Amino acid sequence: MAQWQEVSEKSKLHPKPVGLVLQYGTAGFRTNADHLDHVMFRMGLLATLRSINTKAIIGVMVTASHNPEEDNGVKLIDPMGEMLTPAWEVYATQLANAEQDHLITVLKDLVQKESIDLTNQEAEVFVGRDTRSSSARLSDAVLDGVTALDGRSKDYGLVTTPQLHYMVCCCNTRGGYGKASVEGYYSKLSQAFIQLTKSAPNRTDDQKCLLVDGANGIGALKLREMEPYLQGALKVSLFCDGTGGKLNHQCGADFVKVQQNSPKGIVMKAGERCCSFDGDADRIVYYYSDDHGRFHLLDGDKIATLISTFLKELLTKAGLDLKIAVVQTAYANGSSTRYLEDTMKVIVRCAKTGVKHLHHVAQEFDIGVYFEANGHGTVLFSKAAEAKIQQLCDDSEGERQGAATLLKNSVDLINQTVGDAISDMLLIEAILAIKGMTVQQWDAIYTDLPNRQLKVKVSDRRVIDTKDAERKTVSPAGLQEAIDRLVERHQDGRSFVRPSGTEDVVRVYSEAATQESADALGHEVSLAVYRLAGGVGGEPKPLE
Ligand code: 16G
Ligand code: MG
Repeated sequence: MAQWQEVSEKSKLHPKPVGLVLQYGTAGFRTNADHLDHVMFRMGLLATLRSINTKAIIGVMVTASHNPEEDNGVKLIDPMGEMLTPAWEVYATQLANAEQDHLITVLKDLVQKESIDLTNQEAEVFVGRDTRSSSARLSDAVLDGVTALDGRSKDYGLVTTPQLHYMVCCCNTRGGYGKASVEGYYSKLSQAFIQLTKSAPNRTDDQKCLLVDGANGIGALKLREMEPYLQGALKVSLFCDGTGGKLNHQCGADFVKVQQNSPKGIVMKAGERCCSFDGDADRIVYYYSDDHGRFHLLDGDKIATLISTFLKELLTKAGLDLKIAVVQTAYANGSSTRYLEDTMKVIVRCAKTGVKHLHHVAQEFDIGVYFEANGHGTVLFSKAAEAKIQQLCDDSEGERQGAATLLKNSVDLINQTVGDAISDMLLIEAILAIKGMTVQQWDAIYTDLPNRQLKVKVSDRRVIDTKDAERKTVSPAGLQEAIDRLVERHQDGRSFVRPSGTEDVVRVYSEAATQESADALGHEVSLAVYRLAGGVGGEPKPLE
């Protein structure tokens, strides 16, 4: 077939470094930008085949999220705006790693396995990119891949990852989810936000102020673009807006979460509400500094608690019997889980790390609030739940209708396709305004247990196998028993280990009643990993 010949020729313009092997990680490929040209071309091919296969538009986002500016990566988006289905992650890895003379065989295999009919089939791929200097040329490589298979493409240029997810969903629902343009996105979210905050008439100008760290990335750009649509309902002071500093460098959600400190260079007044986006604006964390200058982080767990509490109260007021659940990972602070289960009486589920896993579990409920502690999350509403909310808006009156309208506006404000820093930020701001809550009051809902995250280098992290949503290890032999014994010695102790999906390390998490105890437990468990799972380099040292 002539087409394969053409694909093969075009692929030579995007040569694969011989021997280079990359893995489709938790959320796509990610490595130094210099090694990704061939991967991008091939993901263009893959997205085109996926589009034919699903008879829908597929998205390709060029970004390495919270990673350094020098890196890049790619995330693929399935028809309803969700992440690429795991079965196709395998094809993605095979394609990315095929040597030039084997590429066509791999493609043909895929076509055969998925029974893809290449004749008279339309394909369309949406492409977007973040602000990295390498992103423009890499997204061109994606577009080349699409063209090589005669697919159509639409280049959205600079957009946040969640914006591209939104576009894909809008188009595949023929506008049902909204208008597939950045203006459509800004209008939909702004209108919902303005409607929601009308329920907080006593909101002062001070309460409208928010400091936003844009991680020197795409989120800053897009938030600035959106500001006019908000019509003054939120007064954003944007810093790390990309005009001076480097992407994700000493700023951004990941920096703040990991360092448990504010971005470098920002001046926060005591009690002032601040938030940080990550490099592609699909994560957010909040924080403030208290009267003694102490830093307080409000992470994904605190966000999930605030949102689920708000939604649950509205359901009660509206008299709607919908099943609401919060989905977390093993990293969720033990205090948050306890608060949600014991005080809020909501169902809590634990999923494996990685947004796709949480998303999947959240889909089992009428309303599924999912957040990773690192600040990636959103809320999913079942079709039936949305219909019931709409019906109540139309048919009821008084307090019930008021609550139903707030629910309806919340649905419109939330980007259900994926975690979205801008959408999450607006929802949080609206909730705080409606509840008349300060950031301190929000923080005081529960107190985090002190915790620690460490890394251990081992010769092969795959020797660690986990179960129970990564909360227990099944191999190597003896490791779980060792962890159990160590945990027992610490009050409120909890610890687990898992191989990272994005770095060549084993991650160790520990929490306990005091920071000293959490640190000691983390160190002891690191040593157990080092000894039982083939540690390399020097033994882990106790924390200073
Ligand atoms: C990816 C995931 C993130 C997860 C992280 C874990 C998405 C969009 N991103 O960044 O959710 O927390 O990986 O990294 O799914 P780790 O496996 O190295 O700990
Ligand atoms: Mg991200």
